[in-house]
Amino acid sequence: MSKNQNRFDAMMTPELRDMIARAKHLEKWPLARLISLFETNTEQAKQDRHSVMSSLKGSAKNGLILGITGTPGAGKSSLIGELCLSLLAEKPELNIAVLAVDPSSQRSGGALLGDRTRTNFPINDKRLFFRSQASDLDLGGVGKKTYQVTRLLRQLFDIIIIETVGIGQSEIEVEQLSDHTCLVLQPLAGDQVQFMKAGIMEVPDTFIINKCDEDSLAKRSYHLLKTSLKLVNVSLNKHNENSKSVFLTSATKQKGIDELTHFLLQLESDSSVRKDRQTQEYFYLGKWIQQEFGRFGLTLFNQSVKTALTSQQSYEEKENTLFEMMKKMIPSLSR
Ligand SMILES: Nc1nc2c(ncn2[C@@H]2O[C@H](COP(=O)(O)OP(=O)(O)OP(=O)(O)O)[C@@H](O)[C@H]2O)c(=O)[nH]1
Ligand SMILES: [Mg+2]
Repeated sequence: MSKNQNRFDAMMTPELRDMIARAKHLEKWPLARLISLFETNTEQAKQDRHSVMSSLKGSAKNGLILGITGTPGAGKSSLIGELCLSLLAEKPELNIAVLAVDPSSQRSGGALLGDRTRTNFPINDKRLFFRSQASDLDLGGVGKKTYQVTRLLRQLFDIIIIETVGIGQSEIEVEQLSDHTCLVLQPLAGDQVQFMKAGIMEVPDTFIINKCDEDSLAKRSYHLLKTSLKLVNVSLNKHNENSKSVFLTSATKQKGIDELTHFLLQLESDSSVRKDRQTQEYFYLGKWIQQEFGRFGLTLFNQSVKTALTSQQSYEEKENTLFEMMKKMIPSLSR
């Protein structure tokens, strides 16, 4: 980075301008290209991200970011496929983006999970957009790259669904990013006990027990989960806490999809369900500072440096301002 590069050139290439215009109309190819910009870690990409975000201002949406997480094979992708179709049937004017954060892409090139989800999607429907993303293993699954892409997608789509696999860290990470987090469990698979042990039953806002193909199995699983949740509340001394919603679904037999669809549509239309975007931005700036300058840098950021940022600045301008300030304050730590 050149010295004092706190600002970006006002210039934008005609190609980028055209890409943005077409992405606004949800054309898939330009959207995919823009997403790649938000995943790329170069100075040029950073400048372009700034330009993209600036030119989306005004026409931007503030889409609902929905985290769908849970153990491998619980049926997350199948359920997301069913939910997307059901959401569009209920509210045809919606548009939905699915971002599948895919740990297996390290091994399989991302094909497996993507294909599985995509099979349920009508390919030419502009209202649905699918993208899979290799997880940042070093950052615990859902990292900065995922945040960057949601910054873009939430300007363009009404609902952004982030699918993540995992137990523990990635649930917590996806919770930071999402306005609402659903944990998908399998019936009576021992997941409940596993999650209680990991201490993350508090993290999800909503529970979904999928693969409830048979009613009797669904009932037993429901009671087991409710009991587990009560125990968690007792151990946390939260006896009066409203119990979280539990949905029972079968993606293959299309059970419980309508109930969940209505619930999600309520969330989508309720602006109070959105988290404060500035708080989220500062969380990720803090993470970035810690990565670049260590814990000492993070302390400086929280104690003083943060106040130099203004709400007019884009995320990219904020990063540049922070970088310059940090370099001055702790020159020995700069790259
Ligand atoms: N019986 C039954 N099988 C299901 C249901 N939902 C999904 N499956 C099956 O479970 C398997 C895994 O489904 P996926 O949707 O890929 O699960 P996932 O949670 O996305 O899996 P990963 O992304 O690999 O963690 C597939 O063979 C699905 O057909 C369901 O409701 N009932
Ligand atoms: Mg999946």
